[in-house]
Formats: sequence, C-alpha cells, structure tokens
Amino acid sequence: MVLTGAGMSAESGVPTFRGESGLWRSYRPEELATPEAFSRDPLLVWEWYAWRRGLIAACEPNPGHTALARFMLRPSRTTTLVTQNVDGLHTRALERAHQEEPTGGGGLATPGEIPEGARAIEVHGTIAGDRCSECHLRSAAVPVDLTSVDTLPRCTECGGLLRPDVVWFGEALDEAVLSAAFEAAGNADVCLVAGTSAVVHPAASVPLATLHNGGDLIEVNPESTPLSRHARVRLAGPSGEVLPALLDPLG
Ligand code: BJW
Ligand code: ZN
Repeated sequence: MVLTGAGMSAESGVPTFRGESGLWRSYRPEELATPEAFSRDPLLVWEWYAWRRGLIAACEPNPGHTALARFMLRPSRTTTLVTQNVDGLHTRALERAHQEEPTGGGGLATPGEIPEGARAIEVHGTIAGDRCSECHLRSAAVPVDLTSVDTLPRCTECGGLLRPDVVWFGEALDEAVLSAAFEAAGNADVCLVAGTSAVVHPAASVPLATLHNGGDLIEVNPESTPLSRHARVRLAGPSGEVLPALLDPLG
C-alpha cells in the first residue's frame, strides 16, 4: 500500500501545510481547518479554500503522481493508494495513465473509468466537493461569491451554509474509508509513505498497521518524520524524482 501527503503535490505547485512555504497569510492550518474557525468566520475560511481551489485547478500531476498511477494500474493491481490530499491530483494522474493504456494490460477495464481497486482512497475528503454544514448533504462544488458572508453558497435543501467536503481537525474521518485504509495497511507487506509529515492522526497511524503485522515501511521525504525511525528504507528526496526511479522499473 501507499500513503501520501501534501509533499507529493509540492512539485506540482500545491503548497504544503507545514514548513516555510506552508503558511497562508499568517494563519496555520490548525487555525483555518476547523469547524470552529468556520463558525467564527466562514468568509475567511471560504477565502482560503477558494484560493486553493483556483491554485489546484491550475496545477498538473507531477512525475511522482504519474509513476504511482502507472504502478497502480499494472495488471496484477495489488496496491492500495491512500491519500491525505484533497487536491484530486492522484485521480487525475490515474485517469491519464488509464487513458494511455485503458485495459491496464488486463483487458477488462472500460476506457475513462479507473478500475475499482486502483482508485485513490481520499481519507481527508476532496476540495472539489461541497457539503452542507447543517444537514451534511453533499454536492459538487458551486461557485463561491466572496463579497460578504451573506453571498456565501447555501444548501438547496435546508438553507445551511455550504462548506468544502473535507475533513477538518476535530472531525471524524469517514468510518468506511478509514477502515479500508487500515485494512489495506494491515494486509500489506510493504507500506510506501511519501510526502507526509506524519503528524496528523489517525492517518499518520495507518502505516503502523503494516508494521504491526510484520510488514516494512519505505519512506520518501526530504525531511525526517516520526515514522522515519520505523522505516526499513528511507529515500530522502523529492517524490517527483524518487518515485519514478523506484516504481517505473518495478512496474
Ligand atoms: C516532500 C516534498 C517533496 C515537501 N517530496 N516530500 C492522536 C495524537 C495527537 C492528536 C490526535 C490524535 N488523534 C487525533 C488527533 C487530533 C488531530 C491531530 O492529528 N492533531 C495533530 C496535528 C496533533 N486529528 C484530527 O482532529 C482528525 N480527526 C479526529 O481524530 O477525529 C476524532 C473524532 C472521532 C469521533 C468524533 C469526532 C472526532 C482529523 C484530521 C483532519 C486533518 N485535516 C487537514 C485539512 C484537510 C482539508 C484541507 O486540505 O484543507 O488535512 S489538516 C492537513 O494536515 C491536511 C493534511 O491532509 C494533513 C496532513 O498533512 P501532510 O499531508 O502530512 O502535509 P504537511 O504539510 O504536514 O507535510 C508535508 C511533508 O512533505 C513534509 O514532511 C515535507 O518534508 C514533505 N515534502 N516537499 C516529498 N517534493
Ligand atoms: Zn442542508
């Protein structure tokens, strides 16, 4: 299995959360990515997400996403991809790689549709969707008018404020999604962890399930993390360079 984080998209131009370039104005993610921040100042939180949506829309998957996508789509398809990222770049890379070789070598897949087992499990949701903050109804992202709090998008069912369909601090991750991630990790003989600071739980604990069952960790990150001491192999470089070198020959 593979667990990825924001560093995976750094070479695509998507800023990470922590570290020098990880700040937005003077706010830390812990100050914006919370239900309390949204209740206190929904306009500020929406400004951050609108800025990020625009930025992500202009970004492309990088060679790390592509190498991983090709690896996921190889005929045996025994790898599960779990991502903390909400940017959808894994899915875009998978769609592209699948289009290049729609059958994935297996001869069964429909062009355009990523085969079931090869889809990314997005444990922190997606920035491309909205959800009602009151009745939790999900919808595709609608345009956001940032003129004032009164112009922010509202739920067509109950009139509650819409919010991005992502998981904020203090919110539970979707139970089925999280179980799928832990199950994949528990069954894996290798967990490849790329581009995460591994400080946000429960996602950061997912690789421990591989270790507990006797599997190994491979970490790809220019910096060390709390998982580094558990890693059998540490590849201290950018994922856009390391993953193609690692996975293309294997794939
Ligand atoms: C490169 C690179 C290159 C750079 N190549 N690498 C246990 C212990 C302590 C605390 C907790 C705990 N369990 C739960 C908590 C509380 C909290 C938490 O973890 N807090 C810690 C920060 C202390 N967790 C939660 O609140 C979670 N919910 C929860 O536990 O609910 C319980 C509950 C149960 C029942 C009812 C109610 C509640 C939810 C966490 C949600 C996190 N959400 C965010 C925002 C998502 C939406 C959005 O995008 O806006 O998710 S926060 C942010 O952090 C985002 C990320 O997915 C997440 C992880 O960050 P990531 O991906 O690791 O990025 P960075 O920036 O930290 O690191 C980048 C890394 O890349 C660095 O290491 C670089 O070196 C590296 N890098 N360039 C490779 N080119
Ligand atoms: Zn609603």
